[in-house]
Amino acid sequence: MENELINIKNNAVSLILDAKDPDELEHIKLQFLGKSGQLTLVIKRLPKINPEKRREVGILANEVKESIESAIIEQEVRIKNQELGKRIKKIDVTDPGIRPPLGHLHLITQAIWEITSIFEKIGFGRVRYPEVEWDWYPFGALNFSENHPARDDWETFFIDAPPHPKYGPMLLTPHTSNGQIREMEKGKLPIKMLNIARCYRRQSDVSHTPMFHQFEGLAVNTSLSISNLKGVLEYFVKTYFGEERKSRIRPYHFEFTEPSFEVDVTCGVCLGRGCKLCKEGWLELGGAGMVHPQVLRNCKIDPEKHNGFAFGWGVERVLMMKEGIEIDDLRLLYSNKLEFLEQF
Ligand code: FA5
Repeated sequence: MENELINIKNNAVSLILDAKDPDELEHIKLQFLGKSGQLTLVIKRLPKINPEKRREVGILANEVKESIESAIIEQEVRIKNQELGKRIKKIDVTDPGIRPPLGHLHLITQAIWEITSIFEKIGFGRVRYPEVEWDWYPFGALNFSENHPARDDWETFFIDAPPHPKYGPMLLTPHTSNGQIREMEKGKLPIKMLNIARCYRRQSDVSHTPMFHQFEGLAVNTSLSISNLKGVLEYFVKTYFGEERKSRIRPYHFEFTEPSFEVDVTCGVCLGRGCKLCKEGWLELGGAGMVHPQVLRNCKIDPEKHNGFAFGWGVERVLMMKEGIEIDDLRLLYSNKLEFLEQF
């Protein structure tokens, strides 16, 4: 009987190792361990054998059963792994890699870099001043009256902080003209600066965002004139928008410049002839003017000896006016919508 058991075990294990799928394994299991399986039939005969040998044979029969059972389990795992291996594509280390998508600088950053380099070529150095300011810098020193509507908190964001004893309440800069005061109060003359910064106003519609950017030019020297200002404007317009575009200045009013102007540029669509976009051929660009003598005095500069000109325009606005770029809603620039940003 021992030999019979050893033969059963050898046969079963060899069949199990050759099994190719779970069905075949199940079939082998029944063939040896089922109700009328080969091993089961031998075990059923155990009570009939000599009691002295019965215990020994019984132990062997159990060992054979355990060996067959564990061989089946191991083969099951092997079959499963083989199946899995077939499904997983082998890694070919010589395959070319997958390129990650490439981003680019934000449209506004590109514009800021371009504007900076245009002005640097004619000697205007880029500066940066605080965007969280005391009232004196964007308002007081620039001649804004105490009750000017721009100071109203419908226009300006005020910071909930104790006011400065000399410079007044804390606020977010609503324009870059605070840079004029910051630059002039340093007392280093002559000045040729370009301040580009974020500005904040309580405005939000298709052509206004609560946060936007301005670039502010300031030149202070001994004998500057409106012609110098006009020359700088014309140079910028031709370099940034294109040779075919023209600029003009119109009388306007700002507290901190005298005389003050609004600067217009010929429309990029009709080149000044007049169309649906511009109506009369001109698009408004931003403000400019000769620095007010009182503003010079506020910065301890003698207006009898020095004068200056300044201009301040919206980066978003000049970008929109550049030929070929049409943005229906300015707020899209800051919406983080990739479909929009990827176009540029
Ligand atoms: C000023 O802010 C003056 N500081 C400009 C100036 C500087 C005049 C130096 C004279 C000398 P104004 O409020 O018009 O002016 O704003 C200038 C430009 O900023 C506007 O023409 C517009 O292009 C842009 N701007 C203003 N508010 C917003 C806004 N909410 N969203 C986007 N752009 C804006």
